[in-house]
Amino acid sequence: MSDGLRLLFIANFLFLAACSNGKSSESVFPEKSTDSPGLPSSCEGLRIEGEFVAVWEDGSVTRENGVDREQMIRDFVEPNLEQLKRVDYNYEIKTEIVNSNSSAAPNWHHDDVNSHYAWDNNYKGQGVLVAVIDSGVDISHPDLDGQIYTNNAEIPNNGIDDDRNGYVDDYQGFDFFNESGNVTDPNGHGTHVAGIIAGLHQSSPGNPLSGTNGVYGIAPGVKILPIRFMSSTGSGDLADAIKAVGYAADQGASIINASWGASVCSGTLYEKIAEVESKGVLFVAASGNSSNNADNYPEYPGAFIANNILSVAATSDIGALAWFSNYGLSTVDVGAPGEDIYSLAPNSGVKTLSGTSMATPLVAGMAAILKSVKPSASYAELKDVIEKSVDNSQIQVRTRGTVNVKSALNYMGY
Ligand SMILES: [Ca+2]
Ligand SMILES: [Ca+2]
Repeated sequence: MSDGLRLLFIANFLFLAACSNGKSSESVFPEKSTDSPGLPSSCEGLRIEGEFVAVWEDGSVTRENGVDREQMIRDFVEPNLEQLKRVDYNYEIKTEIVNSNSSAAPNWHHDDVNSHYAWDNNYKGQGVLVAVIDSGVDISHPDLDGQIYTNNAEIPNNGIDDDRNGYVDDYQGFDFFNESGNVTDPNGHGTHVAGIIAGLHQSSPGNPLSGTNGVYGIAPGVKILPIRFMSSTGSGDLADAIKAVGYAADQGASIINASWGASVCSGTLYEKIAEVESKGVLFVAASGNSSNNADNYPEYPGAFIANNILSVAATSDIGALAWFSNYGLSTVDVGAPGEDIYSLAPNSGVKTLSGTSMATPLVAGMAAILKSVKPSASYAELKDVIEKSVDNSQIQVRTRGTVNVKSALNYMGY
């Protein structure tokens, strides 16, 4: 080590030591969330008036009412400084979905990413838990029969937190929007996402189309952990999103699907996602549907730069970037089919939808397939394989490519 480097190293060390000892209201609730490492400098978003998010040292997350930052620091942060980890503004978050014209063939996306290769070899994501943090999931859909994670330590609908994990009746997921064990999906977005990942392949009585017109989940061997935090209109908030990410990791999900976002550059959300990195969680996130270069007009969490985030752009059936999709050579990692995607709808239905919301679960399901063939694979290996095995489609994302299941499996030697 040269003297210059050593000095820098010592200086850094002293700086870090000083920071960790001196917790202040400014460090707990910085004026700009950008004070977290890894966040870009342009961070603005839709704040929810009068609402704040508190992340406590014990890991709990609460929503707090207040007038403004000044008042919150005086009346809330200062008196609770020792117990508080971070305080942030609360923000609105929305699903990443657009209207669809449905001109593509049903299941074109599976031909595009070569899902058939995985299915033919019985690589279906067996034994992998994928959290769908969304608007809920219609877990009674016949094409999701047996596809939903069950918490056997919890007795459903008895009003008691039987396994004492802090969540009452979280038998098959949890609804943070209503604080309930019922994850029903009045919006439909989360059910569509779950179907893209885990929809059963055989035709069922509830699926009016069958055979070649049926819905096929990319990884029908996985279990879905449904976590609701969005309303019937597909909007939720930062506070519940943070809780949902923590819950997913605590329940053992190795992959989180986040088909949502906003121009909310929140240090608290960033830190929660970074925290679940230590639990080995791969966080697959939508890049957004604003037709923007996300490097300049980022939407989060997709545009966060973090080791365990895989940000997904949407492509169309002609192999190009979808007209609505965000892109970006540094903030968006890969492309995946996301236009005219055929999947499940609540009440035994089926539906075609478009969005980076639809591209994201295809990649999450693909990651689950890779995890099932090699359970010891870390999130970093999954991400690396997916990125290095893309088809070069020259789209404006970091890898310049679109995901391919067969190439990824081949890359791993399967
Ligand atoms: Ca419980
Ligand atoms: Ca119970």
